[in-house]
Amino acid sequence: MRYGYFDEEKKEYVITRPDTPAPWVNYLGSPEYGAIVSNNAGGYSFAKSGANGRILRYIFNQFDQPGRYIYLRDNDTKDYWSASWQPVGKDLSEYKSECHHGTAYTKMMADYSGIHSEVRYYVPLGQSYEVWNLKVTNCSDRKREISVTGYAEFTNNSNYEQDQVNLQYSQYITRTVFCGDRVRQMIHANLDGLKDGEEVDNKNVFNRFFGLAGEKVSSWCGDREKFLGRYHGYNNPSGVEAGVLCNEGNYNENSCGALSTVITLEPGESREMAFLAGMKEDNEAAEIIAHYADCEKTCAVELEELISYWHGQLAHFQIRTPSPEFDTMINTWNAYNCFMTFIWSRAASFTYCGLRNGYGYRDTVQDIQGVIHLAPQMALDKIRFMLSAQVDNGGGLPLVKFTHNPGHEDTPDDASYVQETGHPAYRADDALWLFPTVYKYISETGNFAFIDEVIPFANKDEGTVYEHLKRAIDFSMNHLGRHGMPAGLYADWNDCLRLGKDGESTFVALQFYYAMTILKEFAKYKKDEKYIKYLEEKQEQLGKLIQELCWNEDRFIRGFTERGEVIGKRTDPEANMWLNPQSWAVISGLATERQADLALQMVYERLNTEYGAILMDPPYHANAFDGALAVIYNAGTKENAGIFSQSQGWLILAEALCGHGERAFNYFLENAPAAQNDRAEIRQLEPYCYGQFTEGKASPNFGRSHVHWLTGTASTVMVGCVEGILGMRPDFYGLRIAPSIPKEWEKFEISKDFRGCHLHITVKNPGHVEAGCKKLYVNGEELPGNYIPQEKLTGETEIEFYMS
Ligand code: IFM
Repeated sequence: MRYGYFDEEKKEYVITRPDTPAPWVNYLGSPEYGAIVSNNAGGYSFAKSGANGRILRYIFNQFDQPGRYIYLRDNDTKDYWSASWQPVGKDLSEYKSECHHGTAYTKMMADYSGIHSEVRYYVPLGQSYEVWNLKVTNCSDRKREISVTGYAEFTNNSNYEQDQVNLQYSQYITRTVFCGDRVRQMIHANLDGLKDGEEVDNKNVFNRFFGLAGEKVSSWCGDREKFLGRYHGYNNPSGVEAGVLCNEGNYNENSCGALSTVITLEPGESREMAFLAGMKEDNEAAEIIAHYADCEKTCAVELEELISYWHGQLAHFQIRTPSPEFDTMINTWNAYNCFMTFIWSRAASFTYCGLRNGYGYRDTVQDIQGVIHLAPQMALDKIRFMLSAQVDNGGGLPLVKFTHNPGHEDTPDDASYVQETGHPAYRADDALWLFPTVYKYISETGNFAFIDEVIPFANKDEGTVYEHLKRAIDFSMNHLGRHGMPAGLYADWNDCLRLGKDGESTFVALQFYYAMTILKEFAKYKKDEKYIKYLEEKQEQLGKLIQELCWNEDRFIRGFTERGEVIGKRTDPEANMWLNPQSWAVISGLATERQADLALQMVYERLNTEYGAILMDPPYHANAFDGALAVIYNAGTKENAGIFSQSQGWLILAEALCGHGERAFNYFLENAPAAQNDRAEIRQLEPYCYGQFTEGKASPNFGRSHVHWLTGTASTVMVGCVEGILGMRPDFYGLRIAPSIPKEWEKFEISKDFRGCHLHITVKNPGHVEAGCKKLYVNGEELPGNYIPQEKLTGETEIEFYMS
């Protein structure tokens, strides 16, 4: 079943049925002011922090309420409805609506009883407040009087948890007053006698507002209970039913902002207005509202600015292939998803409440990879930040606090860090993600100066980027398990694998092997012969160890427990086949061709399903070893044999590196949101963003996906598709092109910005092969092989690539 479609030209997903199987949301704003809005207007907003800067309230896990509600009431008939289908929820045979989620804006259209409404929600570029721009049109043939009421539910406390659970405190610090065109909410208003800079218990008065521009306020309410009325809900607020609000604020209990205006519309006439909300001093709020006096013009300009900013970001890499699902994901939705994970990390969604007070090291370093080809400067700033969160012993801080202060941080070796973050120890993989990320950044940009840039370590000391990477190698070398492979420590990529300081992780060993290959490139650039030799020796030893210890006939095992037991061998009753060691054996370059073929074939046979490959099989139930935390999850769920979507990205890449274009693309399609647009009732998650996992075949809900938007899947699948399927493989000195595609693709095109040049690449495949290069022309000149040295690139470069 489908609930909407992709509008390629406008880069919008258009929801044509509002009764979606889950809230389907969009992100608005920036870290200064973030907002999430669902297709039924549910959602919340916050300044700077989802946990500590919460402005508009949302109740998690509770039917998508409250939200940015606009109620419309026909004052003759007294019938009322909302500009989004919910909360009033009129009968869908009479109420028609569309929700257009675009790049950082959401537009909702509704038609009911001859009235057409269109509301556009957005946060203006560079601003820290939100706009709900409403246009109401009378499509009937009689004059209509309509009461329009906007409703914003303020939190009483900016801290999300305090607002929800500490009611004996949070309900007694809040009050609202009316200021002509706005409801002003004051928190700690009793402290208004404090002088500038003075505080009591770190607290001072601060303000939020909900205002109306473009029309006159006819009645208002600042008290949630008075607006809703006892035993009423968001679907039938007393204030809306009555057609006039109570004109009272709150003093204690719960604030809200509700503003009504009454408009009369001749047949065919339209009126436009804007509701505005934010956390601002009252004089600033007044100025903001005044700015929207001509809201029609102001909002149109602002929306145009937003669209050109975001479409401009996406324009750096665009493709045209025979697959509409692939194109929409790579050109718009996966790319936009990558920006959202890059910006919001795991801090704000309908699943993440924002309470994790920092960036996960691996997550963030992985997220960066998804935007390197689109916004390398943005990527660079975050790479610097993450390098500054590397401890001087080379390990990554498992959680990098939002208040991160390079050079002065505690580490997992300090009790204070453990107490504050809840992370008791280093994880084996964190710093190893730096290798592909930093390498991709330099290869994309040719910014070699970055290798010598000096960046502080998290706790003390500083070093060049090259030195940081060397220390990451040292960290793994200094944390080896009983066989001499990297220890599993508190976790590897899989948070549910506690292998400890004596246990060993094949995944980390493969990452480490790959890290050495990458660092050799840096060492060659630095002409650091001694270090090249060191890496060669160590890599050879490690390679031998992995081959001797981890290859098990037709698969790589997952690792060793603290006691030396093998995890993931063929004969294990549970979890005898794991996905990640197979894909990473290929990505790392360690697997021989035979091993790669066998291991990937086993993945296909044992793990693949119609929704992607499961993480391992069979699920843990009765035979989990001590560190196999996955057993706490229901079988077929998350790390316990769920289809972990991020791992699909590595699988796509591995198949593509082997030249298996058919399979690579098949894995893409199986788990691609856009490819499941017709099966929305099964997937349930938005068909335009990735989720963390899909329930595996061991679950009765096989195919249902979860944890929308903020997942490493976005960046990893993007890399799998761009580097793998499309074969864009920059290195330090140029661009290698090595597509791996379905045989039936006859041709595809890529438009790519690269090192100050614009590349227009046409790949032709008349012989219908999956991979390979027959001929390569750059600006008409034939080059040998599939490699374009940087010096061949011109401002506008025409590239013709013949696969067959
Ligand atoms: O790798 C982790 C990630 O850091 C958080 N979510 C789960 C993944 C797999 O365990």
